[in-house]
Amino acid sequence: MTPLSRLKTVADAALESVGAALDATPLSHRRHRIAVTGLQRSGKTVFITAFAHALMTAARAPMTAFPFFPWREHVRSVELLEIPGVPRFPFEERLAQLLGDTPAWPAPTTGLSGLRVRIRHDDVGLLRSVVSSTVTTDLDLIDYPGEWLLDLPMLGQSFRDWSRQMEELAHSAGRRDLAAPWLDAVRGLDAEAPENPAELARIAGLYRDYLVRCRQERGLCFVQPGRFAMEGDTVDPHASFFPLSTVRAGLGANFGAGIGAAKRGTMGAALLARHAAYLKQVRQFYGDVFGRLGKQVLLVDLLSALQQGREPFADLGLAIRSISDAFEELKHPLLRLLPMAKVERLALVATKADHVTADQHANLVNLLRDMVGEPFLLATARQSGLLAVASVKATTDLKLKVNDLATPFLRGIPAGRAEVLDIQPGVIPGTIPAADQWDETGFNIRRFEPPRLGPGFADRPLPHVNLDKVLQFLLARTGP
Ligand SMILES: Nc1nc2c(ncn2[C@@H]2O[C@H](COP(=O)(O)OP(=O)(O)O)[C@@H](O)[C@H]2O)c(=O)[nH]1
Ligand SMILES: [Mg+2]
Repeated sequence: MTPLSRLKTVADAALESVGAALDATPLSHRRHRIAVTGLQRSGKTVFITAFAHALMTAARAPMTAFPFFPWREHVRSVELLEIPGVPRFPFEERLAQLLGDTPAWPAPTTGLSGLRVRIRHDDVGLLRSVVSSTVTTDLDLIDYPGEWLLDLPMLGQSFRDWSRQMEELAHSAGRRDLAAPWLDAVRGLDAEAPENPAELARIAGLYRDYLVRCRQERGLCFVQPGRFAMEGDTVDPHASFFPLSTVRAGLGANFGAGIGAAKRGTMGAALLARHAAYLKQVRQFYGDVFGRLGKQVLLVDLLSALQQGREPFADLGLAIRSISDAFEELKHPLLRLLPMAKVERLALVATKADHVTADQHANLVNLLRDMVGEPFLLATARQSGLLAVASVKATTDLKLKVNDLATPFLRGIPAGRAEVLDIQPGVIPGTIPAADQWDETGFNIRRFEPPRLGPGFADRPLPHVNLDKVLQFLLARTGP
């Protein structure tokens, strides 16, 4: 078995078993499958930890701790289970990190994982007055990397078209210097030479370094293949590939148009084969898993991108639009060929809303609206909604007098500091700033240390902004 087919088999088997697991719903249960996605560091792990904890504890806590909780007075018991066939989300460890003596933001998780919150409650159906039976509602929470969705557009492109687009992007001002090493290497590659796996692995390594550096050093997140730029995601060097444009001299115009367009046993043929194998994996994720996740939450960290400046912000826009395209099947005739159900609810969430004062939350939502785009929202109006959320609130709002005017401030411990400070994060634009406005906009958006909550919060929802509204939105009926 070649390393490539071995990798493929492992990945295929994992996705197949997840797909199969998601298929089984016993009739006696109500089951909501809630997938949480977003790019790295968008807040998925914190969201799932806080959300699951709230579901576990909301029934016993004061109403104000989690106002929307449909089963509040009817809960008999809540338990956490594994979703068979799906790696378990490490809930207990992550919660312990938040509630510890020296609280820490939970350590990152990678790949796909899930957690089943099983709520046994009285039947709160139409016949409230009738003595009711106990029913079971399962909320299956699934965490998967948004980077997987970044690859969707690749399904509709030939290797050649994709290569062209990637090389063009690599020549943009913010990326050119980072791309130089692999562009140099790829220029020296002869696509017709006999396949040399070591050389392919070397250039692929340079390409991956470039993608990772775009992410880590520049905050640029539109990188393809998305899986290649993920921390902790091990990519087999013998399965990885890189763009190879036909624009350069020496390559036949047909190269890259399809797998048959390169001579067998050549470097070119190997690249095409690896590209095709990768797309099969992408397609499998869509076919076996994505469509079965009926309710999805897409987390977007607009505020960090805003603080990083014009280019990272524009790049996040590219990434988010290519991700949201994944949800709009109509745009993708390809997807209609896949055996998938439908995403019935999509919550678009601007995360870390506690990084700005509460009076800016409406602007934050509008900024997200502008980024996702009105056409998408119109096309999915019945299913999609926008919210500003803090899964765990690390700051409190207060007003301080500035020049005799009561002015909104945040109180919290900025990241890396030990003392509480009052900070004025400023005004968030309600639309994407124009190119020439970036110089004037001075944001002061900071990251914060997690709040000191302590064991008192073990049995009540953590302080949050709008976390319960996400639940409300997901459970609301979509109509007839
Ligand atoms: N203040 C604040 N910070 C958050 C919140 N959610 C996430 N963060 C920050 O964002 C980082 C990344 O979050 P995480 O959930 O690990 O992102 P993931 O990579 O999408 O799973 C955390 O370590 C926190 O610093 C939130 O609700 N409030
Ligand atoms: Mg995570």
